[in-house]
Amino acid sequence: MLVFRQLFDPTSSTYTYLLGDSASGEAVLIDPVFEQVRRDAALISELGLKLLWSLETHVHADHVTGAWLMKNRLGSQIALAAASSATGADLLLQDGDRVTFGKRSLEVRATPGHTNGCITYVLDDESMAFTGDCVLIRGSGRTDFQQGNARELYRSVRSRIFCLPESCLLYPAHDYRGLTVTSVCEEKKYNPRLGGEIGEGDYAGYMKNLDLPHPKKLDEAVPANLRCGQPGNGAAALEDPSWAPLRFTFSGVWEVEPHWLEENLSAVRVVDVREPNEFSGPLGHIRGATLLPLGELAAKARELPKDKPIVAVCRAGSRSAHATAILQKAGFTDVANLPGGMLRWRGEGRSVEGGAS
Ligand SMILES: N[C@@H](CCC(=O)N[C@@H](CS)C(=O)NCC(=O)O)C(=O)O
Ligand SMILES: [Fe+2]
Repeated sequence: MLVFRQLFDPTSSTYTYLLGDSASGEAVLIDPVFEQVRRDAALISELGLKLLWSLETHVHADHVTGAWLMKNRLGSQIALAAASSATGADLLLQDGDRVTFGKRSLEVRATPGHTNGCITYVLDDESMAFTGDCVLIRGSGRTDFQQGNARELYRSVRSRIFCLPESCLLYPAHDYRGLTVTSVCEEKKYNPRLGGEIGEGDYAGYMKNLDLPHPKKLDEAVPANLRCGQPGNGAAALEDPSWAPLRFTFSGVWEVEPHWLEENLSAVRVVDVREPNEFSGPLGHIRGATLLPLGELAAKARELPKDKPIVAVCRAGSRSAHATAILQKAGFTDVANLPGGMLRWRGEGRSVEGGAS
């Protein structure tokens, strides 16, 4: 079975696509965004996948790729078009190449025009294609920088994308209105720049007069993406908290393992966000824990000293996950949740104060 996820970066309106083969667990990630690598790595781990490749559709002008950071964290390799002139890739792709993950694969089609190194990835059964900034939903990538060429883009679309099966779903690298997917059939009929009877000259005329402001991040993004997202001049690479071996979840919460907490109780402040009757009830509580019920946390958070990192605890780990968000909002940076809460803590036979034996 194919695992497929469409992920969104709201800052740059970029889509990142995760494709996996469930039998082997092998996966690829198309167009990761630097600032979202933590999130995407969490999803890959929670789905039990092994990331083989970060694949770029092109050298982006509006955001920095997460390819290098993913490689750094997960050991995945990086591939993009040879024509991109980028350095730091593990594989430079040519038209007709295939990228394999488990029993599935993506075919590489050169679709230049937005940039000269733009490629479209077509899934083995031609049910989906990832068009980057070549075809957008009822639009197209701009052609006014990075060796852009409107006539070339038109020919790419007509000869390499619109010839796919009508039902083939097209997934772009961006959408600025929140639209998520289109199809060959729809775009052939309704794309106002590229569809119907529109000719190459018509398209070139349209694009010449588009008059878009340059992407805000252009000057930072292009040089960084020509290095596959490796930070330049010793810039920090998205530092993780170092006070404990924390895990970040796809739901956006930092978690600390119960065994670490038990061994490091004196280094942190445990904040138990259950109700008083639960705190003194049969599950007991962790030694030294501060009782601060979730309903009072927002109002009383500032009374908590900031001298130690905080681990939030509740019965099963859900109220305390919310508590970490409340604490972060109140200005606490070193905060983590205890997953599974007191139920798991007791289930693992860890020591408590009070409670039934
Ligand atoms: N306002 C955006 C600009 C986005 C932009 O120019 N996007 C490029 C893709 S890299 C594009 O081709 N846009 C086509 C369009 O907006 O019609 C930013 O600052 O990042
Ligand atoms: Fe682009």
